[in-house]
Amino acid sequence: MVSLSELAEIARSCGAPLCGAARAGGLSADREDIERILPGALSVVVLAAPHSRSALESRDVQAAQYDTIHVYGEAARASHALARWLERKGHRAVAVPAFIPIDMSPPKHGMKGAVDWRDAGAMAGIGGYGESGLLVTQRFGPAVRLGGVLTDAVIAPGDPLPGTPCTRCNRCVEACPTGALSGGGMVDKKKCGEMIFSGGYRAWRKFLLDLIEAPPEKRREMTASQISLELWQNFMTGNYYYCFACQAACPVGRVSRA
Ligand code: B12
Repeated sequence: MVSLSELAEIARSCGAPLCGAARAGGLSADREDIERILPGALSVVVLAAPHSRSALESRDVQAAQYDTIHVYGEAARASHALARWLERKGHRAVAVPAFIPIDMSPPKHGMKGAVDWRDAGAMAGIGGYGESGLLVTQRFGPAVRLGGVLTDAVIAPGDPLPGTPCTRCNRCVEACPTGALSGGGMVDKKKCGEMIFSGGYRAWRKFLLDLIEAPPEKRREMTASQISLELWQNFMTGNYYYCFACQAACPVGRVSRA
């Protein structure tokens, strides 16, 4: 049996101060996905790396984007460090992507992770579901990026929290600029995606189609258009999120200003 406290210490030292474990068999994920990643997986270790609340709340979206790149880096470092440590102890362990790469083939089309990290986090008891549909942690609210590891090690699973840290204040629902949230964890993924992915895959596809269909004399100008430059920047940085409103609006875990 591997001790969670040793794993938690490694995760903490890599920038992910919340760490828990759950039984891999209890995940809502397709068993096939789990078996393809790690046949015989018994446990999932889930960790959370916190955002800077100031960056998330900034009116400059690039400040939140830059913070997101950093936080995903910490979640990745922590999960790879855990996987390497478990392997050194003689177990098999795989760090599972926090968001991308993700299965883009139908029917998932990039909308379902191999491990749904909110589900894993709720099972492990590092947080509970909020009105926003996000995992809300006591210490950092929903302002975290989740990630983790599948392993064949036996790790004592945590228990789901008796209640959620979400206070049901509804500020996330009110803050959503597209009206994608209706409370109770209900998310209109299309409405949300249109906003957060305004420089993502769909924008890239539209740009390509517009380019193909444009008269030849327009094409050169289009390659220097704002959306072309924005997409290039997103490819370079790996960030393609343009909205953080539901994470930023949550009062849970926000350090009060003296
Ligand atoms: C696809 C995806 C999206 C899609 C679809 C979201 C969705 N709801 O599935 C879109 C593009 C809309 C999206 C948006 C955002 N995302 Co996103 N997204 C993902 C991704 C890659 C996969 C999600 C997945 O597998 N869904 C599977 C299906 C089954 O989920 P579902 O249909 O929502 O069903 C679940 C919920 O209904 C949930 N549930 C919700 N409320 C409640 C309440 C109760 C009581 C219960 C029991 C269950 C429950 O239970 C179901 C099963 O788990 C994950 C990374 C990952 N691998 O987990 C990140 C992830 C969920 N996203 C994240 C974030 C931060 C965002 C955004 C803020 C954008 C941004 N700036 O980054 C918004 C937030 C929108 C919102 N309020 O939910 C974080 C969430 C962190 C957290 N604290 O929870 C994740 C975990 C990425 C990460 N590694 O940190 N995202």
